[in-house]
Amino acid sequence: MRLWGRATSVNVQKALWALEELGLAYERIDAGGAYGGTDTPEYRSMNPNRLVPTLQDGGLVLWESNAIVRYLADAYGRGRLRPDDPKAAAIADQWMDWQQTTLAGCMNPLFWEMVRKPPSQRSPERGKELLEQCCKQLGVLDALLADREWIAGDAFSMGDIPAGSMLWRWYTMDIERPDLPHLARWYARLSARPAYKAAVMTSYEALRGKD
Ligand SMILES: N[C@@H](CCC(=O)N[C@@H](CS)C(=O)NCC(=O)O)C(=O)O
Repeated sequence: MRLWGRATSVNVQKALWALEELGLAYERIDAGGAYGGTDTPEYRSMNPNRLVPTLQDGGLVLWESNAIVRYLADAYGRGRLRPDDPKAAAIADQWMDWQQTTLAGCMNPLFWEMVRKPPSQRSPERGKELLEQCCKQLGVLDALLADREWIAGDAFSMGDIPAGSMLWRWYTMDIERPDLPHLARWYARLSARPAYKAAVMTSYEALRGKD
């Protein structure tokens, strides 16, 4: 199996985390950001969006990080990453879509505002506005986690991967975080997983904007 994408990308990290959880053998090829390589005819023929990640498994070429996580769960992680119970799998799926459509909508711009932009280009007002949006959305997740250990219930699943991938940035960015106790406990559980440590809890200093 081959995965294209720089290890600092949160979307690449989702795929890496799933591969690590499942103990699968894979080769990661640096692409995107400073590595480039996404605008070649060869790469475009695999991923017409010119973005990372892209996964190749035999004859299958797949892009969209959450689709990659779902595929890995389905092909190699039934009863582990993909819950056997269709209802639990549907809940996992629901929160994966929520991450991509709702949480990423404020978390990615917040990361740009606080980390990726050079300090002289940052806007404290915009940062505050984005932080408020993230607090509101993470409050929704905090409420879910009040009576369960994992997103789909009592077992870790693919549903934890997309939103969980964003938490490392949330808890390490230089921002004022509200007290979200259930979210904090979930983050502590994630942080204890070797696959999360290896794939997600890594430096993003190379992305930091400088004047
Ligand atoms: N919806 C896509 C978004 C992919 C995406 O935006 N990837 C970013 C990195 S997180 C990218 O390729 N940026 C350009 C680059 O790194 O060169 C997914 O989830 O895979």
